[in-house]
Amino acid sequence: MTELTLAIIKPDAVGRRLAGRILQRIEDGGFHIRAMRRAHLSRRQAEGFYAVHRERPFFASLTAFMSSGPAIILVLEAEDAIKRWRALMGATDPAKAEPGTLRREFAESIERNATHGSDAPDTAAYEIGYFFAGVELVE
Ligand code: IDP
Ligand code: MG
Repeated sequence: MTELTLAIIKPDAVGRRLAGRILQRIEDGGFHIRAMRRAHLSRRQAEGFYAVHRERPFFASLTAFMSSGPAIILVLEAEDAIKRWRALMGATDPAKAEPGTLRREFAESIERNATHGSDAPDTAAYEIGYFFAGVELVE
């Protein structure tokens, strides 16, 4: 069974013109790009996306960063896409990410860490629905 996950090339990576290289790694990794949009999120849109983190100390800084410039938002499809995309991204903190992962290679810091990926089927469903209408994902 293939699975869908929500991926974001975050504003730090888009701003440093790393989107093309990250998209190449996505395709080389065997993911199908099922939907893709460039969007400069408002602060409130970023807050809605990261609502599960609203009590965390970094919430204000994270949502300011995520609304600081355009991002590229994607729906990826693959077998086991959620786990496999998180493996390709690497750990949240680039200092702890495995060599060869996107965050190890491209992240600037634990906050400005280049990419986002859903962490479970329920969060993937919420995150995909936050940005894309179901009709956009019908083949
Ligand atoms: P994840 O993106 O690897 O799933 P989460 O814990 O869900 O990591 O955190 C969401 C995002 O919040 C991270 O990708 C990163 O941008 C930011 N973040 C996480 N932990 C910290 C922190 O300790 N300081 C600053 N920003 C953080
Ligand atoms: Mg997360």
